[in-house]
Amino acid sequence: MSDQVGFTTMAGARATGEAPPLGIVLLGYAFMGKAHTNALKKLPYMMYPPVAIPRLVAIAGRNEEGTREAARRYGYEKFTTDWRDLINDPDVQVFDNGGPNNAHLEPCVAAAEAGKHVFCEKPLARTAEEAKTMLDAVQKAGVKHMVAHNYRFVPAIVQARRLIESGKLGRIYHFRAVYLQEWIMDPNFPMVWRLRKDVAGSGVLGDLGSHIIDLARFLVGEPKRLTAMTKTFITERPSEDGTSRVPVDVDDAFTALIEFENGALGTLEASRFAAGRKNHQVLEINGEKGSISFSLERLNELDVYWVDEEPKETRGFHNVLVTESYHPYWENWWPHGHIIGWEHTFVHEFHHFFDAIVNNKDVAPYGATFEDGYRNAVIADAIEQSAQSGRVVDIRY
Ligand code: SOE
Repeated sequence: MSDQVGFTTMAGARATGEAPPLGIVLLGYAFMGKAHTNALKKLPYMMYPPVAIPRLVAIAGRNEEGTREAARRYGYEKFTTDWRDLINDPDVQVFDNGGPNNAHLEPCVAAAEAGKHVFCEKPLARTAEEAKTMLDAVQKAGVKHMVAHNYRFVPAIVQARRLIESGKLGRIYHFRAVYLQEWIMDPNFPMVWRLRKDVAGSGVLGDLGSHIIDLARFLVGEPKRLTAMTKTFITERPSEDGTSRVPVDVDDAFTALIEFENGALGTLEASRFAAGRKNHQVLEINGEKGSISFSLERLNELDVYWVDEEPKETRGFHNVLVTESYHPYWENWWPHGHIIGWEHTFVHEFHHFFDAIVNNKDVAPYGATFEDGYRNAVIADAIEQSAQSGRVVDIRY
């Protein structure tokens, strides 16, 4: 199996003390293509010594000129407008899917069947059914698989997970998260792919909702049942070419009320109609022994409250700058207080994935696997089902 050959090659390289190369093919050169490539190029000298040396073998995109320019800009050895050209490339060990949601299923399944380890942007798929097909394919192929839920790799979020796992918060009562943006409030904003059900699968639910659904599962646990509402505020927009006006068939906002298996009660809200909110992801966990609060736009910080903190006269929420060398991932960066940003979460998640590949470790539980992507999709589908029926929906994987 190519997987064993891959490990043999890597083991050989490890024997010399050199990190093995990992040939990467990237599908997509837009926003996520840029974020992924930036991380791949930074990883070898910042996550040092690296577990692997990414080799930018090829980039694939729909537009020939755009893909050629991206290959030149980022330093990919080859480029193509057909990802199928690359699936069997012996120089490639990792297929990185940064394409739109309707381009996740087929390429990821083909890459797994070709023995490639598969990294795919969120949401994993447009529906739970598609996600399950992808999960079955990677499990059958025996390759490593990961969904790019990059917010699991914010040091403050990892620290929050460690505090919860350690029992520091005790029994969890509440999880509440919002993820708010404002970029499509203009009725004349066109029907880009994130607003088309046939391409994206859903609107804000899959785009921003998938992140807070994942963080709910990562920090608190599995949802048991939920009830939800969705809303489309602007029901018609200009087509992308501007020649017509077309109906909007995805959600602009949703709110969900969730009961978790462990008895916690949660609320999730995501909208792209929150004027003034740029990338406003805020979450709070309330436990019997204290609370933790996080805001993505201040991602180096955690606000914490401990019920039994002494002296009680000064008890209250206090702000922690999560930048000490003992904080997650900080041994790789700067002296405390020299803050990192959104882009560094991608460096951390690729490091995690490559470590799993080269040293045959599990991606779970700190990284999101295709199983997590599938469960995320089941929960998203349940939100849509509850919004349509008006009823509480049980979560069954
Ligand atoms: C747009 O809503 C977007 O780029 C999402 O697609 C990303 O997943 C999120 O991290 C930032 O906002």
